[in-house]
Amino acid sequence: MNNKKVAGRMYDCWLRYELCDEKVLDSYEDYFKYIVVKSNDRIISNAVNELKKALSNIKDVDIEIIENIPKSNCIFIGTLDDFKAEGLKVDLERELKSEGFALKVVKKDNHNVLSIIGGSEKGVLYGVFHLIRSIFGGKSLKDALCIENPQNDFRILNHWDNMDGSIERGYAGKSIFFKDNRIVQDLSRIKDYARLLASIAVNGVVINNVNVHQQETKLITDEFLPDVKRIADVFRGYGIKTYLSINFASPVEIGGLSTADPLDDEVKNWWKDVASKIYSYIPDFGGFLVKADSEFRPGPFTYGRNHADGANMLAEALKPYGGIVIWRTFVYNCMVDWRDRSTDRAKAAYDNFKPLDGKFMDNVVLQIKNGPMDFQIREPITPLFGAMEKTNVFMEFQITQEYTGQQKHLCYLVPLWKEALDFDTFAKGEGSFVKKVVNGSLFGAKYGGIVAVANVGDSESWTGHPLAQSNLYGFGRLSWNPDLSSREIAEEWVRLTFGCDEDVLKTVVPMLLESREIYEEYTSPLGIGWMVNPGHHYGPNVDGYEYSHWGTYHYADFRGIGVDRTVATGTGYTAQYKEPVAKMYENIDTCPDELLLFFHHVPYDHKLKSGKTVIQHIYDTHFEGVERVEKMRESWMKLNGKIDDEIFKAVLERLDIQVVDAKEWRDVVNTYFYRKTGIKDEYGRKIYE
Ligand code: GCV
Repeated sequence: MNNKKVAGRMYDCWLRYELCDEKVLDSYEDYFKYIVVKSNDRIISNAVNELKKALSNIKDVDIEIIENIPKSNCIFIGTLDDFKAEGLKVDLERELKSEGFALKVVKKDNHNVLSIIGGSEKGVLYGVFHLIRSIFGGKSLKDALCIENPQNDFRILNHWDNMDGSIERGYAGKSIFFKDNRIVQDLSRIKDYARLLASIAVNGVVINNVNVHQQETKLITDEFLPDVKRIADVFRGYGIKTYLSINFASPVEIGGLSTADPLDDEVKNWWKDVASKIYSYIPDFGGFLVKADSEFRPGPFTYGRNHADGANMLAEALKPYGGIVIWRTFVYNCMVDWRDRSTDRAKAAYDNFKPLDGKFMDNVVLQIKNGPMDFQIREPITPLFGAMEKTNVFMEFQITQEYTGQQKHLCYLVPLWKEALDFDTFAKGEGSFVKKVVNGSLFGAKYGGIVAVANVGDSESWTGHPLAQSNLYGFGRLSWNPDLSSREIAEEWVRLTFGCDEDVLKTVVPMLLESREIYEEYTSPLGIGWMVNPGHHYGPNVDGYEYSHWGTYHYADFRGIGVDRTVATGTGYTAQYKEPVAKMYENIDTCPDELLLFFHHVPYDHKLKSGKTVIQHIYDTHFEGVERVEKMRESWMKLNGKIDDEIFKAVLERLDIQVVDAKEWRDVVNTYFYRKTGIKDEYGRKIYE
């Protein structure tokens, strides 16, 4: 199905444009005759077309696009400058950021002008999508009126797509960008993707995998830049900048140089030439994303240089054009001897990057994964967020469900992301939330933002599991405004995707909201993580990573389980947090239950704050997790006939898999711990001998 446009509801996602509540029209209808637009800017034209497309789905609405304000009510679409040029008055200069927008009703003569005013063309685009979201999500005009600015300037998606069309950790088909080692010819699907992303205000896309292999290394050459440019041209029309992941060893691999040493003049000049070439094709190119010295990828360590040397060399090349270097902090020793108890992978990012704080150029941003390990269903927030006071940082989330059910299991990730963003680092006293670190406000950083690894492919629903669309939607909405609640986002998404049927809302929203907790219950307990099959990361395997070189252990024996990361007796990781957080994790009595095994090694009869022993908690959550999946399936069955059949079936198919696989997880994990401990389940439920 690669790159073919597929009609249908799954494909349309939340842009179905089916009116969910007729009554809501009463407050808007007066304006649905004319759209006034002065500008012929491409982004604004795309916005206007989108609004026209949406409104044309409403019965009896026939809207005309005109250039001048008529003698009747109308919709006006434009930037603040366009607006003022019409002699319309509104006091927004100080309130509106460049990508922000206002939706206001303004008087002109005796008429009302419903005005979408953007701080820039992108702001206009986001304002139009806000109006569409309001109309089709069942909000009255009064409730839709607003002034909004993004809380994060950068809202970027990373794609782990390879040029052969495969996607690393992709669970929704093949790449929409690449096929057979080339960039796809037909860009219509990419255009629809751009529309989806613009509707949730995503403003950057990295099109290729951070693991840059031989073919992708050439994306920065004349061979492929004309094609990258074609993609960038499409995205630009929707306010999205294009970025590329680069191979740090490119000067050697494709440049004919004998070194990629970042302090070597020839290397520096080579990258400067590359930058100049890229910008000659793509004048608004976003910049480079770099995975260096991580999981066998090349980097500055080879030359005895550090990450600041590497990042700054690239930053210097991009600086004249306004590009940025996004340098990942996912750097750790992946060749650990499991016998060695002194190395703690969780400490690696902080140990590598904290000493470099203040040494990066101002167009370098460090991209930090939310947890110190790797996108587990439960991890603490990485302490690095509280530590980089003089460096730009982005948050990196993972939408693609590598460790969270691989888009076979339902796992709405917004609650997990919110926990991360709402975490208090105490870096500048109470209230030093991660969301303030990543938007740049806490430490006064130049750039801030939220990035996520996308979950899309060429499957008809884009995301494989149709309900996983909520995660893509949620990422966009949350990175625009981290103060939205998980419920608000879920409700919005359900209304736009399925309509306003109360039964659907009352079924799907709770399913989404409890899905993360349920997945956690039947997989790995109390923050320990990693009990999966190595390599592909699906299915239970308690010792799967126990004797590996990846630094991912639980240390379960017949007496107890967990990693002692305390300063007193363990790896000392807790010291990377600021007080009082460090003390909270260090002390077993104040460490939250859900992270107990991440920070402490405890006997199986250790009593949790819940009053249960660790072993009983493991049994209970694994039984309960499966029961809750079965209940989710039952709830879904009640929607038969109430939602689009194709979606109903596609979800049901996956819920069936989830029921079977959750049982496997339950039985393997429970049996493992029963055999290790010999301790029986208090309730005598079936555990295999
Ligand atoms: C793109 C994990 C994943 C890898 C991924 C890596 C990363 O290790 O399993 O597939 O590589 O994270 O984030 O770089």
